[in-house]
Amino acid sequence: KDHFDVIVIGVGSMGSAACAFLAQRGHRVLGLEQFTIPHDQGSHSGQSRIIRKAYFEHPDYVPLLQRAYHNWAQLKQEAGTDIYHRTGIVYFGRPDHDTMKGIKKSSILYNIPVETLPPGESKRRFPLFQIPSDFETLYEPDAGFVTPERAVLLYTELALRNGAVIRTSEKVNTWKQEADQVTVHTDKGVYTAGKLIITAGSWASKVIPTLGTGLKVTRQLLAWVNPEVWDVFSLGNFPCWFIEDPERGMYYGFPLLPAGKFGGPIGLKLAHHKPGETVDPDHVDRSAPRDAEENVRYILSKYLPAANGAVLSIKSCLYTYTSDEHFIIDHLPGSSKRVTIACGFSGHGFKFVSVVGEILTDLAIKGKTDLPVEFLQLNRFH
Ligand code: PYC
Repeated sequence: KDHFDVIVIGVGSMGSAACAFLAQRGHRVLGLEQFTIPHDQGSHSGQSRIIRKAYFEHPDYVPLLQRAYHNWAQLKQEAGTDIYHRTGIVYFGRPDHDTMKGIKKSSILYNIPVETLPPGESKRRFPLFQIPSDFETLYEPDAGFVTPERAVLLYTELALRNGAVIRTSEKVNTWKQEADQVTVHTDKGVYTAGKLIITAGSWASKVIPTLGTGLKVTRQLLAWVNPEVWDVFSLGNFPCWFIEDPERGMYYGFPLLPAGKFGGPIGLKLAHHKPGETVDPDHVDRSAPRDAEENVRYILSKYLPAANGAVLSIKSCLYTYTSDEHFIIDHLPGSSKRVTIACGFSGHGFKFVSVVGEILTDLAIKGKTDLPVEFLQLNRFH
């Protein structure tokens, strides 16, 4: 009874989607999660995550994003609940910055609508932003946010409805690969399976000691503030945004989400997207650092003064960086394709959850996928 077709270690973002795809395709799957589902110890807490297609990180992600949008729409159909909210995203930065150049490059290569707004038009359409005269404004209409905790819940529910076994508050101690199966030892039991998928998020290096490429885990700050006026910032009236600040790097934010519909925290969310403080995921100080308030004041007073109200909440979320900040999605070398791993999402992974679940299922069951993931393979590090 403790033998499965596939065991998934980590039922967070990527793992919950993998469990759902596997179970929907009729495989007997066991998902093992060390915390609850969802939880706020890793990388899927914080109410909202940006989704966009004109991908500045690398154009090779665009075909995966196109599939991710498709799969999010499918999840909506299956669950009857909105996951993707189309708000548009406005990007501000100096035109010669890699972020702005990368958006235009992906947009041209893949024909993704992105408008370049002259300064007058930018001011007229986005009057709440105070933008320096040497900045460019780009606007991508088919972008917005997805809701991470809700997505993890819905994928887990889908997995359970299709017969998956999900065990929470159960920590994996060790696993080993044998000639014809894998065996996983947890703090509560021993399980075997034909295949193993490891989606352990910030714990990936601990669960895969042979990974052989360093992953760095950082703590990132998310803040929710009380703007001077609410209506102008509310969902439907205000877009998602990115600002490439020449001094401190990238900041981003969202519209105000009604707490009744989206849950907490209350207020307008914004965050600083930069390599944060390096941490051990088992020992994270989640209190607000001393410079959090100053950082919020810096960005809001400079670019979004009407939002420069009291900080209502500060939360932390973990990023797991690879050395080139691109994901790892591959079979584990030496595992004869019995072990598939997905990790190192480097702070830009959540929007891909809906496609990564499908890819992991393909890789584990068929040994290959038609989706173009060669650029995310481990051999790029050698
Ligand atoms: O991938 O769009 C993104 C993102 C924004 C902030 C962190 N990641």
